[in-house]
Amino acid sequence: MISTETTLAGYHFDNCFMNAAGVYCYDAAELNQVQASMAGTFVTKSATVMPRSGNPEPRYQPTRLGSINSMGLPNEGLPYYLDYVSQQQKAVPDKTYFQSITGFNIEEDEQLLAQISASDFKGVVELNLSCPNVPGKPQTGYDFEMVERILTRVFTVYHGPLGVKLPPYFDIVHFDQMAAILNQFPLAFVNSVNSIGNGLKIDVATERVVIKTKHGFGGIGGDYIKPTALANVHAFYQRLNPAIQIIGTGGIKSGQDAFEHILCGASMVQVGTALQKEGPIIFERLTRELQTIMAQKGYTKLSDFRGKLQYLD
Ligand code: ERO
Repeated sequence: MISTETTLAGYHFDNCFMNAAGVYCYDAAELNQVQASMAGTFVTKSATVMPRSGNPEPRYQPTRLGSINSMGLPNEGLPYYLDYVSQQQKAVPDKTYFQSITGFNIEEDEQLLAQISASDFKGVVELNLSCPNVPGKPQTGYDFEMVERILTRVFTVYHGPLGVKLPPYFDIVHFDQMAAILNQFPLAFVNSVNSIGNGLKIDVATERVVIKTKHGFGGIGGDYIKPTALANVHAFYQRLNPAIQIIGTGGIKSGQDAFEHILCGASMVQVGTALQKEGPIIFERLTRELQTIMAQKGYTKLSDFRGKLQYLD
């Protein structure tokens, strides 16, 4: 029997695969589809204090090697998602769900967490520190002092399981510095990576960009970002306190991609661009492919190979 079950933040999940925030999670209709699929759980779209319609269209384009998006945080507002999760908790009480949130400043983060504390939410919070697409708002994860300030406040006001979604880092010194900050806090997990911010896709026939906002600059996902995602997963796996687990996100479109993320140290894997392309049925294929690789290698559970990446020296 080959199992892809996993444990995160003390909760058990039948399958390590789930959606990445932003994909198939805008509303109940989309979340229901993930809930009905083979995914181990779902994460909601990052919720803000007030509902948002997001950036003008076009704002998502698939590309040959992945995707570019400048969604601009369209979401129904936190109360909508808390209501939805509350219904799911009642309907399927043995499952645990993820609520993604993002404030535009520390006060809003605190407000969002106060709303969660006041609700009957029993799951895991994913605090998004890495949205690349709101004009005039920098990616928080690149402001190291701000991350420390936010987490200091967050853990003063919130006591449930909480992790952070980070942008990709590209420098060893940044891995060291960010890990040193994260290690000061009782984080349940770190999710690496969000899309690589501010790429540009060009349509040669029309000589135009393909995304409306910010003159076409948008977050890049898919094949392009897998090596960066794997490096971030492994860099944090090497540096973080073992109590802080890793969620691997970026470029997962096959069982092999998931295997690589887990080998780098991921306890759970999220699927964005490929889920957008194939729909929640993808979780069947991904699970089957991962199980096939595990069978070939004689592994029966994720802990047989999680984090066991080999080096050449
Ligand atoms: O534009 C967005 O809504 C968005 N896109 C991403 O690629 N990552 C995000 O974190 C995000 C908004 C929170």
